[in-house]
Amino acid sequence: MPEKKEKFYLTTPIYYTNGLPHIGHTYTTIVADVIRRYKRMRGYDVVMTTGTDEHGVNVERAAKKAGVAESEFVAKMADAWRALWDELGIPADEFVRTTDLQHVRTVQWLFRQCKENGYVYKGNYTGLYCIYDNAFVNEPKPGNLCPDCDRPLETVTEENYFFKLSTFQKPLLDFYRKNPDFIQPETRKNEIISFVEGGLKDLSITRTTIRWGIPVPGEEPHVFYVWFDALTAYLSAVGGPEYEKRGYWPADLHLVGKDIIRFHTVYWPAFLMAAMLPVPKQVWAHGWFLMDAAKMSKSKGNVVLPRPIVNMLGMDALRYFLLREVVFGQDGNFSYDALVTRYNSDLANGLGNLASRTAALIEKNFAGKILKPGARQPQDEALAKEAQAAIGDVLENYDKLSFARALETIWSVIGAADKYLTSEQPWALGNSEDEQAREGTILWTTAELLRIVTALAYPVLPESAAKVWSLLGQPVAVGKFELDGLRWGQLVPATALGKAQTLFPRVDKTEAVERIEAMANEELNPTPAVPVPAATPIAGGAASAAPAASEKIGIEDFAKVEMRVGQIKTAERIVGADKLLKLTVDIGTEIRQICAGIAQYYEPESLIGRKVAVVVNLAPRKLRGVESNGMIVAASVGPEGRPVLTGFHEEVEVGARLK
Ligand code: ME8
Repeated sequence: MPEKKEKFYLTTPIYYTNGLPHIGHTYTTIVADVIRRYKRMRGYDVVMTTGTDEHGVNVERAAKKAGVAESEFVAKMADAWRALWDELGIPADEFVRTTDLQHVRTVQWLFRQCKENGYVYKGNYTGLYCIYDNAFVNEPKPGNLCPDCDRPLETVTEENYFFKLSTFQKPLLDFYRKNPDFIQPETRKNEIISFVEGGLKDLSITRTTIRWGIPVPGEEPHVFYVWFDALTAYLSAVGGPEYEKRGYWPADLHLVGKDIIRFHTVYWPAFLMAAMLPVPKQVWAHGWFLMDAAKMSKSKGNVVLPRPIVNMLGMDALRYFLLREVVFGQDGNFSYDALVTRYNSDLANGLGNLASRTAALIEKNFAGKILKPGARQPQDEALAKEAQAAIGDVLENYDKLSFARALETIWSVIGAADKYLTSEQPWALGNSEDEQAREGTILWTTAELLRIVTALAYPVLPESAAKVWSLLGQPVAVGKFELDGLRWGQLVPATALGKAQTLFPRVDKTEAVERIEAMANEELNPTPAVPVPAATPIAGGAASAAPAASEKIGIEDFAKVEMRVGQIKTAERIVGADKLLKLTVDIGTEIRQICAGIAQYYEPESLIGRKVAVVVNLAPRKLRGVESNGMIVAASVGPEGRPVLTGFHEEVEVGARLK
């Protein structure tokens, strides 16, 4: 435990605002939150920064498409990012926006320092440029075409400021040697060292062809180009030029995905060295969460969103799964099935069951009071020894960011306690004084073990750990408990149990996955709000109903929905999804695969050849992992919403449009 609270500063990447957070971004922010909570339990004064990277061509374009000013666009997006982190219980201590005045000042100041020290010069940058999108293109399509608009690119030269990255090859290699833990994990370190050994080119750090950026003072129309701007946000967040006053710089840890490690371990230390500023202590690059073995992207329709999972299973379940399933640093596949399986086995049947079993027995047989343990038997000693050993092991693994190992150890102790209860059978003991004393000892032992695993699990499972902690009647909030003082044997007898709260109700896997997927689909492709009938008062009755005209949609809105006559060619059930059928449907121009939630009402064979109405211009989505490209129209009948397919009583041509 540090004497005076030692400071610990950690960051997530400063995320782009041209999209909203998915599970990948959530992963990095969760990890940062786990470290923050853990370090606080070890006595550190911790600041965690996250934020939004708001400049550049992509934002210019997105704002234009949305028909709003860039500043308005990014303000809304930054609010949405911040609100989601708050909602998920992983709020930033410092939320930095690259449009903040403090950040603008810091970037301009850093640039001046680099320039005064002789590391910046003016030169010409030549590259392939799209005159329609007003942007340089790094990776053109074959034939030098713009990857966004397919138009031919032109070779354009513009005046830029360059940073003398080339002069930092030796200083960087020396720095890596002297600070062997700077780049983590080891494999990434080797990659970066060989990259730097291969030679470094000077870096263009300003642009004159981009409008939406931080101006280079006195050098308009120069604006700073992406990385010089974005990386500096870590410093702006804790004081910028006055960083010494707050005392959090240099950062102890930058957490990033492997995609951006080079910027953090080559450019960033070089910028700071050039400005004679302290360099961060460590950059940790984790791997990718993949969906169906591919990187997530909205256009592929394979994005996993955090909110539906949290709504269904709770935030702790998501945190536990992400940290337990994949070794930190490596890539991992995300699957809803694996998520729910782990939830049921490790959380509901594991920690949840141990807590409720122990509490129920103490409640029933000892009026909710933890008894004083009597003479200990070898099996009690063995369990105590295992839990005590786990403390050191778990702390060591948290320190190394080996979260999966830390959780594995905690859960093996939970497993041992389960076995202990099953073999000791406290519920079968009688009422004699000896037997009661034995039962008291067994339950004290289990409750003490529960206290230890709860304290250790808190950084990953803050909500549920707080519940178990108060169930055990502990006086200090679990997050404030000092882990350095955690020892077997501290559970005070006669402590009265607190109120039991549900931790992890078991869920039906198929149903849970279907519900998560339905919520995710709704979030990605929201159904337009159902118009409120004119006479319906708004909830609460105070507001008057909107005028009738605004409740109707215009023909142009209806025209956006393209419906065609389709003919079902094949139909089959989907394993593990008892409500869904996988269909192939001829829509005149092509054969589409479409999933329909009609399996409980239609036999697949009865559908072959049937003509139905199909919405053909819906964005593709995945249902239970199966791609669905369109929607079959059905009436929803009765209180249970039984689907009844539309039909045609006259001969209609496949592909005919419904108007
Ligand atoms: O790169 N799996 O922002 P960004 C795991 N603005 N992590 C993932 C992930 C996935 N599938 N997808 C994203 C930028 N991430 C710059 C950063 S920093 C000064 C500027 C996480 O919005 C991971 O941490 O593209 C990755 O590095 C980051 O999101 C990229 O976020």
